[in-house]
Amino acid sequence: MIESLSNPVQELAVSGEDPPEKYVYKGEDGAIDASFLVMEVPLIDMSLLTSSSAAGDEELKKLRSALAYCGCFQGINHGLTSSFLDKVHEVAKQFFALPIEEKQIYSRTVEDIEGYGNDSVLSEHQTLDWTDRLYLTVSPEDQRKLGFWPEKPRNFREVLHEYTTKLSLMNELLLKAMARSLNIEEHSFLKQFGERGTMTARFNLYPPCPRPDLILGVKPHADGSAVTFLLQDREVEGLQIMKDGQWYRVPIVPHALLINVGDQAEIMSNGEFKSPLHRVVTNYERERITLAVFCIPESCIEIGPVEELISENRPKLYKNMKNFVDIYFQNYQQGKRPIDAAKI
Ligand SMILES: O=C(O)CCC(=O)C(=O)O
Repeated sequence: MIESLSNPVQELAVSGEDPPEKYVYKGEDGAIDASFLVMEVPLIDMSLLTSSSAAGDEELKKLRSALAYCGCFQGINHGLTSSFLDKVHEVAKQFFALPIEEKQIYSRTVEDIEGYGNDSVLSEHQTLDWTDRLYLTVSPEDQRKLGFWPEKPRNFREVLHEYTTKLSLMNELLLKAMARSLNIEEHSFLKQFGERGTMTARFNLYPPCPRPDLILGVKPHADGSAVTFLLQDREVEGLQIMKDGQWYRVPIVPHALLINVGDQAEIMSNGEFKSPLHRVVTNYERERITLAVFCIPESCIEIGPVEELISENRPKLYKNMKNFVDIYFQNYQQGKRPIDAAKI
């Protein structure tokens, strides 16, 4: 089947019609339920991650155990003000509130994943996600396709630029802290990330869904990044993480950033850090808006488990490879977990 694009979910949601069958999730990984137990996602004070004090050492220990336990943490004291984070959320909300025709100026095409749109339809049997997205490459800056960057609201581009510039610094700080938490040289992960790693931003709109019991906002997946920064909706929960075969809800911590390990950091850490499987459930009454920013190592640099993390007791678990993102998409589209393709 030739790839095609589906209509905005936002339009389907207001039509009042029953959602088409192709949105009904048929996976076998458990019921869709928004009332699972809450995961105790550790809070990490990011201002302490650069400190050489006893409190800094303590925070590094917490970071290591959070990333080994559930692969994520709620980052607080990250240096972004609450009013600025509200502004980031506001520009996303204003963009999705534009009339469909105005958003479609930025529509993605079948050849490009960037722009406004949603799932590519690659097969008749594919289950579609109940979400509309705006997907943009933000860095390296010379890779930006500004034709997809909204000009409405007027401050959209400026706010996204400022937000991701700050996240880029946070990504560096975090990759160094992750290495230090494992007692290895602090540039071990950063070296593999490269100086021209990619940062992509995905704005997600989950319109209210008439059948939250049958339909997912996003199917289960782990991220192909090294690290992902998620700005959750301020009021509406939806994200769930799998741990030990069980789904857990991820709570909203106002103005925290939910930060998770992606497959590439799991590989570089030789499995010390876990890239969590996650999914998004929908809400019957309320829309939900989130912004995920993926930090992806430079595709031409080989990534692989850091030597010091390989030993007789802990053999090398993953192969070295370049351009993991390509491997990621090939496997994801076939419904396979991409990191399995990297296992030895
Ligand atoms: O919207 C969310 O809570 C998570 C989004 C997500 O998993 C993704 O964009 O890959």
